[in-house]
Amino acid sequence: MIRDAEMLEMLVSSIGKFVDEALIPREHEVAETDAIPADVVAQMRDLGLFGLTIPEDYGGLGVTMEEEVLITFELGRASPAFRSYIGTNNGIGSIGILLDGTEAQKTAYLPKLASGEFLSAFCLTEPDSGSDAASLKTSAVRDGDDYVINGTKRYITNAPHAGIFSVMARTDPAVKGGSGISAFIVERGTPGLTLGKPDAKMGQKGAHTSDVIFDDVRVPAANLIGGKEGVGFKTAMKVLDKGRLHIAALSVGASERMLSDTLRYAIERKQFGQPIAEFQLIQAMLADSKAELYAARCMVLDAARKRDDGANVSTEASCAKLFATEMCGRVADRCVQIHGGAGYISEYSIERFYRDVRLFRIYEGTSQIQQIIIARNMIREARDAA
Ligand code: COS
Repeated sequence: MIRDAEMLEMLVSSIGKFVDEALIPREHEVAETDAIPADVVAQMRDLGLFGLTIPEDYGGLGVTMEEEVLITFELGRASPAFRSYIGTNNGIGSIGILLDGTEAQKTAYLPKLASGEFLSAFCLTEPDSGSDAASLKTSAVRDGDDYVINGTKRYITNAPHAGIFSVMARTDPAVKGGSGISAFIVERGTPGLTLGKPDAKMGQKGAHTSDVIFDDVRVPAANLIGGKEGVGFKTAMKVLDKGRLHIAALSVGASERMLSDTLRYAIERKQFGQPIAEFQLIQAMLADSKAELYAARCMVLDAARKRDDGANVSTEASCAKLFATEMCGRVADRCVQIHGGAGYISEYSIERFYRDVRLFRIYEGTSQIQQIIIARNMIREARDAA
């Protein structure tokens, strides 16, 4: 749903300009220094990028899902590390509070996330629970007006920068599955909360993940998201439905970038006396990439519109994430191939993108988890209809 086409056009084009003029020229520096420069963070704040999806009542821009994916197509054209820095405040770090939080929780935290005063992080994954998220072991035990949290969360995006953590923990040890899990907001600086050292990753330099360790961390009961025990896993799943659509849109943006850089290269690069773009084997790779990219873009927009209409888009979000991230991987691979030896050299952005986009097929649910969700939903719907 697009609320005001003219306003959106202005927003998308100003973000597109920011991507071209402020982000893409700084990519190499981000990769070298493994940090987003402070002046870029300040510009992101000024543009309102930390609060894109947070409703206007809480200080954000309140974009719809369709608007969000159109903006993400633009942001995706720059190194994924930039998007990652604002990604948790607009997505997995805030959406649980927005969807299921109490009014007091929304008022206390969303305006600070929208302004970029601090970042947020989503703590689901653990050393022994990745794809099998419902088996998580981190515990939260009620003690008077508090809960006491113990456990370790792993690969937590933006943990080193986060002011608050949305933490999924088991409040009912007798229940092994999702219904024993609750969600909490934990503030940085709470005694007993420490971070592991930043993970050394394959790519996405400038985006940071680490362990988050809870050692008798005492959290007020008022920080139980929604004030209700046992629904934290469902909150996490709803957060991921939206997050997966966002990652699909990001994959479209990154693919657009890789393909346009590669097309330019293929037109300029000459072999056998002519631009390599004239060779049909190169053209096949360009054309397949273009067609798949167009398909992914259409899927993402369709799923986003359905979500704006109030539909349950669990299946569509997983279809979009599965297809768009796998497409992005194929496009990255073909683009390296078209670059030939240059594609393996870090001077060209494709070498970095090839490593950066590999994560898209893994985080917020692997491709295999998306397949399982899609098939399970199909089977459930068929049984319900019978
Ligand atoms: N929206 C709302 N509720 C949902 C839901 C969704 N999208 N998906 C599942 N639920 C509910 C189910 O309805 C079920 O509720 P009931 O107990 O009332 O029936 C409950 O949650 C448990 O669901 P399910 O039985 O499907 O749980 P499973 O343990 O089988 O796990 C998968 C489901 C595999 C889909 C889940 O663990 C998952 O998404 N894993 C990947 C985790 C992931 O993406 N990690 C990335 C790290 S975060 S960046």
